[in-house]
Amino acid sequence: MAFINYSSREINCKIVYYGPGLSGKTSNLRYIFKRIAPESKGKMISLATETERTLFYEFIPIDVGKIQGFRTRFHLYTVPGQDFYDASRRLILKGVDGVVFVADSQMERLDANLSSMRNLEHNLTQQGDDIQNIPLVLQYNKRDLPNIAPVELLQEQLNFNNGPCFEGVAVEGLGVFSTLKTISKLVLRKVG
Ligand SMILES: Nc1nc2c(ncn2[C@@H]2O[C@H](COP(=O)(O)OP(=O)(O)O)[C@@H](O)[C@H]2O)c(=O)[nH]1
Ligand SMILES: [Mg+2]
Repeated sequence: MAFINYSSREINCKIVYYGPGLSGKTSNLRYIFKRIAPESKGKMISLATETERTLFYEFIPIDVGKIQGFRTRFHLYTVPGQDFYDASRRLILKGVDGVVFVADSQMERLDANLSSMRNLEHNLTQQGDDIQNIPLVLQYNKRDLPNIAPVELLQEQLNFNNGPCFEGVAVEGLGVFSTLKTISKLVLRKVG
């Protein structure tokens, strides 16, 4: 749950970008980082493995100003998508306030999306959270590519809660801020 510090009057919220490998999680964060005013953001941190092709996670803190007198920050994280890194994903999910699930719209990634969504559900359950209750926004990314599944199919497979969803082309910034704004609102609604 969000970390609220009453003595320093700060609220810290953790938002995790989840999804299969190469779905566009890092692209979302890069775009956000590029577009946010320097005074509102901290450093973008990337923690790489020794092979350095695979990132454990990326992280950006964003200062969203004062909300009811509390300085409020969002901490955005990505997870590594490959099966192999489940321990890292579990670590990153600890204390999560909201999840953005970035799905890859390409037909050949339908299974990968589904298994990543199941993995998310499983890992949330393991830590005592519930995917039905946690703020969750879906982003159907890579809508610019030719071999993509219709949104209705993605909805049917992934959006079992009928939550908010957006189409995205993360490399061009399409859908990136609508996704972020929506998850932020959902998270703050829970906090306040
Ligand atoms: N065509 C297209 N490529 C994308 C899009 N989003 C990400 N990519 C590309 O997909 C690859 C993986 O993206 P990345 O953000 O690193 O995925 P991650 O593994 O989820 O962090 C990169 O080559 C990106 O440039 C998109 O919307 N359209
Ligand atoms: Mg990445």
